[in-house]
Amino acid sequence: MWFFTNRITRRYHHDHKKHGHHDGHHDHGHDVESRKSGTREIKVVRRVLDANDIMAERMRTVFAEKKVFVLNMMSSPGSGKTTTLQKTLARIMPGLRCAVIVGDICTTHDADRLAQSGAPVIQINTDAFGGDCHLAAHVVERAVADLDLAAIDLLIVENIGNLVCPAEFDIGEDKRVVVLSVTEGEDKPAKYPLMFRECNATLLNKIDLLPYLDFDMDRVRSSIGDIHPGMPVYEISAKTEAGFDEWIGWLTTQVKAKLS
Ligand SMILES: Nc1nc2c(ncn2[C@@H]2O[C@H](COP(=O)(O)OP(=O)(O)OP(=O)(O)O)[C@@H](O)[C@H]2O)c(=O)[nH]1
Ligand SMILES: [Mg+2]
Repeated sequence: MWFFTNRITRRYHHDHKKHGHHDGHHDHGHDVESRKSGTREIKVVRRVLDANDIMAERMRTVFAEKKVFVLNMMSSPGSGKTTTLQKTLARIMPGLRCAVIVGDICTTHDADRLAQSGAPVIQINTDAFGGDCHLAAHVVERAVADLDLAAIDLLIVENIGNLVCPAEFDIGEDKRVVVLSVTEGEDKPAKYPLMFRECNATLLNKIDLLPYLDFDMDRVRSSIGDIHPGMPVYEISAKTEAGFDEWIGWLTTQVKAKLS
């Protein structure tokens, strides 16, 4: 499999100035700078998310000029993002010219798997920084600099496995998809609503395992409908490719709407 590694670019995210270090307290929404004034410490809080949004908009303009559709795929660790993407790429390439940016804290395992599709793959690792749990706009922007956007119709970003933080960061994408595997339990949308509010479609993955679980499909659908009325929900199995016609149909419709 090392044959494919020459197609993979590996990047380390390491930028202490732009992003606070993870120190147990989760504070990536603010850049906190402390100044001493006499005996008083004045905390100047600046919204990092504002800076992220400006950068994301800049990238969105570039993607529009270059006619590249960008999909941000998010989920908890292990829901099946990479497996779904492997099967998706096999179906839509070479009709659509694809590239992938994949974020993980450590390893190039996912990049190795996705590079088998023949698409250019960039692996971002955040471990040098203490393990950021999401991809921010400036990290994606630097990865995009290694891609030839003129040769890409669809750029897929597999975000770092996490059902919370990635939803907070705009990365200049056109659409967002959340993968929820049926092994995670039907209460997850209600417990992590931001992700489902922010996404444009939900993939309910691993339905091949339903016979072995007590997963309540009606309850999860009703819960997602309460959080994000009208959002499409596709029941799929990345193992058997059940439900893939509907999912691929939705994806290609979105991409073609931008490219036409
Ligand atoms: N039975 C079954 N297993 C699946 C399915 N999709 C993925 N898996 C398995 O679930 C495990 C995790 O899948 P991945 O595709 O690596 O998940 P991921 O979301 O990319 O994981 P991270 O990148 O680590 O967050 C692997 O062992 C897959 O083979 C599915 O539809 N059915
Ligand atoms: Mg993965």
